[in-house]
Amino acid sequence: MDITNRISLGDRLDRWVFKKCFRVGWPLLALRLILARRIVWSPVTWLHHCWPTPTVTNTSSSVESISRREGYRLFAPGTFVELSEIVAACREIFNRHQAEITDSTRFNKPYFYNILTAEDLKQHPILMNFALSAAVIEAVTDYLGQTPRLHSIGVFYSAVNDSIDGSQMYHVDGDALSQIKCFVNVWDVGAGGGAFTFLPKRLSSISLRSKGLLKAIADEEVARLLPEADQIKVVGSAGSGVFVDTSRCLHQGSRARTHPRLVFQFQYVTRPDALLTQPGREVAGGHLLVTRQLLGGLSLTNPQAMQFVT
Ligand SMILES: O=C(O)CCC(=O)C(=O)O
Repeated sequence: MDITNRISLGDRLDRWVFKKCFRVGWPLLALRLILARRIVWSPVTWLHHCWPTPTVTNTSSSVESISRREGYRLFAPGTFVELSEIVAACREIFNRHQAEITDSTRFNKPYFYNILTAEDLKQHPILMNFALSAAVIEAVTDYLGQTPRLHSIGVFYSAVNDSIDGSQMYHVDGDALSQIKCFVNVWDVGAGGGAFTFLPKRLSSISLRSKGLLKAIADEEVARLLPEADQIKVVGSAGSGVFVDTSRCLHQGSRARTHPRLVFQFQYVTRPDALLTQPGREVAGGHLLVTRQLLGGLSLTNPQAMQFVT
């Protein structure tokens, strides 16, 4: 079947806008137009998500917020009770898949790829249960100001490499105008370990974000704004990590020069988001998409979990 037949009119319009705006160097305008188009197309759905229901908020008393000005919140291994179990689960997953990752070149991004499968999620429910826990959902909902959507999840391996390519270059993510990704270090991360590295939101100007979407920023330009030593590096022992708005904070990672890195990652996006549907385009080593079908096969502790997927 012709792929264009499976893409809705709205999505075709979004792809056209995306292509045209990126071609003329206005990527932020593309995201804004796509979001506006999606809001106009389904205003009731949008309004519904703008007012998170009381069950989504105020379910836990110990929520630490993600700063709206800075766009991130670092955490230590003891911050969430689930972290030690998550680290243990991801290490088991790595051991299970280790034999499959001897050749990194077969992955879309040889320096950063997902090894988590739906079957792994069944065996380690802690991963999805943490991503959908009250503490996480409250922090993300508070930051994004609406009921967010859990879009993807993965356990990402960064092999030792000497490249500076794709997401190893400073950039921002174009999935939405704002989003939250959570990274948990599964192994200790130190110098040469490819740490996730970023600038706070307040320093990521519109022009830098625009260049970041086009992946057109040299390290020197970033260093002029914030010297390398002051850039925020998610280093630390296993279980340390960050919640970060990767649409608003310039970032790079996986420059793993001497040590490989393993991180657990999940991603919440706004509704609507600016993601383009890509039927039939699954990439090797890409993240797992979180769908109702995927959640349906798991034993979840949050009875409201389905609110956070489409
Ligand atoms: O830590 C990394 O390799 C960077 C990942 C990244 O850019 C992203 O997930 O948006």
